Amino acid sequence: MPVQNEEIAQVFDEIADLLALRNENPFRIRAYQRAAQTARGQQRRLSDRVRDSDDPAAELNKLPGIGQDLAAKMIEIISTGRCRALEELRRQVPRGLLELLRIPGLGPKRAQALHARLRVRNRKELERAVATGAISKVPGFGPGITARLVRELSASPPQQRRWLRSEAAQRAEPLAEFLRAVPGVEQVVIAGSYRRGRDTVGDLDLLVSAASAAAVTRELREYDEISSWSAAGPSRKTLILRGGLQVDLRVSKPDRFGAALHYFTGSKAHNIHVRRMAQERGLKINEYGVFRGRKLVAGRTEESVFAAVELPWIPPEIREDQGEIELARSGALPVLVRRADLRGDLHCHTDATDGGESLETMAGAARAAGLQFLAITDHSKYLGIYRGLDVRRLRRQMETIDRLNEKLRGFTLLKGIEVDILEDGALALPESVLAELDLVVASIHSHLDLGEQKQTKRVLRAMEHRAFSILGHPSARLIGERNAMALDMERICAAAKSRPCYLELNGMLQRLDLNDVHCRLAREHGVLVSIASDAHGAAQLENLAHGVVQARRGWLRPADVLNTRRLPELRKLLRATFL
Ligand code: DGT
Ligand code: CA
Ligand code: CA
Ligand code: ZN
Repeated sequence: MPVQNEEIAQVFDEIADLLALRNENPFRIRAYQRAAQTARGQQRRLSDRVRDSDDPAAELNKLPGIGQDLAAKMIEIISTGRCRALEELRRQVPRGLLELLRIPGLGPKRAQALHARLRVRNRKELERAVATGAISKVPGFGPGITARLVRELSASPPQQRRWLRSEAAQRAEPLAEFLRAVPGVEQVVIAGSYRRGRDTVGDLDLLVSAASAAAVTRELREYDEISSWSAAGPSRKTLILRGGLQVDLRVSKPDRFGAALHYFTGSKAHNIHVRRMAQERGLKINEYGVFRGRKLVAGRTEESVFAAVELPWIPPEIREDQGEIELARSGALPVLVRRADLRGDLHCHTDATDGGESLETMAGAARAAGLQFLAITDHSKYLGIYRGLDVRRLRRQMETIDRLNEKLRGFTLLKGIEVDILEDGALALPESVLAELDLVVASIHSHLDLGEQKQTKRVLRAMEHRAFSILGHPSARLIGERNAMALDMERICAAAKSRPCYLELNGMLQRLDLNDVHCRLAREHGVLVSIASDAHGAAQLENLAHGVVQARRGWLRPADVLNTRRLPELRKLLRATFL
């Protein structure tokens, strides 16, 4: 398995934390943190770059903030899977101290002091030191910080699961609705990773704009989906909803709401960059506003916060400090795709196979959802697929679609299939019948663990078929259940561009596949993406909206998306895939 960029980033993050615990030079620490961010932000796998380069060190030197030493460490990690510098540091610092850094309020200095004075080496021992009062003997731990630690230790449970964005939405939107009805509440927004449209969220960050925090928290007692809560301050509460989802709730005064919204939307990396720009202008930005000295100069709206650092408003989905701030500064932010830009959907199922509804019902629902075309792509006959279509049944369905199209006005059904890619890259139906269709979505549903080389070869071979149009849910991941297959997306994008054919962004909530990074990769290669619902029933056409959120995180503009086209142009693009 090639080393992933995320693994490299984690090594550097850990080195930075360990150096901080040893009280090392802050510039050195910052250099590792930046290197981690750089590794994480690369679309292309660094291990591939190293593999393909004659002079890997020089190649890595081109990355921002990567000097000789960091380049050498990257190469070591990539070629050996290890980093001796990290291993050496780990020997010198007790393991549990890292865990302490994750507790808000505890920086490296305090963690060190706890260790030096009380031999506190982990969270458990900290809890004991707080409970016995021993902590008051450590310099720097006054009543304020101790009270904060008590709160933090009780508020954030150590086990951290992530939630599908949709699971979180189900629980949080009713709470937001409830709060909107509270007298005195002006606005309620779910900020954090949820607002940035990440496919999973760790917790929810709920922001309320109201003149009085007390009134809001009083009403909250009436909301019976809350299983526990702790006050983290007069305008801050941490709630655990039934089922275990954590909600950090903050009430902000209306004249600073924009600053709070910007701060708690994040990402952290984006915030840090914006804050640095403010400092360069003699301003201070935090969750309470934008200040010159002590004077509040902006913060009512998010726009006013951005304007303070001479930036236009940046859509939350791309606030990851992956170049969006630089583009905003030069007035070149991409105009991101919206749900309303989609004119049709190129992947859905009917009751001919494992869908829940008839052709007619799906057509009606698509039209009601504002679409002008819908491709019917039932499953091909294949092992494990319920009632998959064979040649005879597929031909019959094609005739039904032709007849239906004669009756439909202003709406068109396209004839398609979701055909299985077999283990060797062959397709599960003969080319003769596939060639009669308007489009062919080809997907992998079996043999997911072939390893990167074989899997990539399999997909590339499938793409060579005459009738191949779109690669369905490319990584086959199921979030929280099944990892993405090992695939060289760089090569697949390059092949898709030159063939040409297209990649799907499947909008099913457990899939959201392509992921955001690969959307951006596709865009950079000039490969069009089909944002698809994969609906197995009329209600699931809504998946298009979820797909759009992911597409926006991947910086896709309307022109980067296949199904923003009008039907005649779409037909041309589909014919272009036909070899
Ligand atoms: P999550 O919950 O893991 O899915 O991710 P987020 O992004 O929602 O992170 P969370 O809940 O820890 O914090 C919400 C936002 O608050 C985060 O996106 C940015 C802001 N924030 C939190 N901690 C810091 C910090 O130490 N510095 C800065 N500048 N911003 C922070
Ligand atoms: Ca969060
Ligand atoms: Ca949070
Ligand atoms: Zn499928």
